[in-house]
Amino acid sequence: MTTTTLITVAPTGAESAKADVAALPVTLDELVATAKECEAVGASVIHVHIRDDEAKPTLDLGRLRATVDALHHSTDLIVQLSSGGAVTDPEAARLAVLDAAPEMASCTMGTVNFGDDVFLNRWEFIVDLHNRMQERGIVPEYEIFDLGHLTSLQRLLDRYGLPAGGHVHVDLVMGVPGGMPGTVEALVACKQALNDLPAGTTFSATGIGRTTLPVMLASLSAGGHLRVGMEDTITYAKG
Ligand code: KMH
Ligand code: ZN
Repeated sequence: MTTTTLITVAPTGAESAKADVAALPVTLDELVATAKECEAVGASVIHVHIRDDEAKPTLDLGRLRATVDALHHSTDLIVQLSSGGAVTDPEAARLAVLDAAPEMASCTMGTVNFGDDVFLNRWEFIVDLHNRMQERGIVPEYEIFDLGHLTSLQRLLDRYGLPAGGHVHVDLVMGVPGGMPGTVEALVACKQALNDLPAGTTFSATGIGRTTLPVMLASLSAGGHLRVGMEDTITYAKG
């Protein structure tokens, strides 16, 4: 069991519209204000998706650099940029996120159905992302949407070595329509699969929507860490 809990906040995501979720931080000012509030109540990592002037998801490099700078200037949070972006983002733009020089970036370990869409993560793309992060000293958070993604991670590390810093951390993203369910049973299955990864591998978990609270409690019970925020949770239940 761990003695401290790492809390990652994912405040924005790429899926919700500002028109539907008034509190969603979409401008740089809103993001920085949210980051400061979350840091004050215990977050230590921020998983960042940014929006353009129309509040649409973007991977614009200038904006990403300005975001990293602003978060560094105003908080002590570890900045983890999303390399997942939106399901429509091309691979080249997702790789270019690393040019904004964050301390961390996400690295999703496989393709998954994503509601009516497909979140595409080809093996060659994953290898490229992992290797570029390794070269640049950017620490990955391996995002796991399904049990088999952990097997792919094992293969990745066996073939291409440990990430920058040598420590492996995964985030279980549970309850996405098309991915693994947000249940205690699925979390336990993932925890068991972690035994095949390097000793000391840590995990956090987040459950989408109505799976938020069961996943949160299951993760804490199993010695895991947490990801919270409006990327994954707009409501806990209808109403
Ligand atoms: N927006 C999802 C398609 C990540 O940030 O790396 C992908 C995602 C994962 O959120
Ligand atoms: Zn994300």
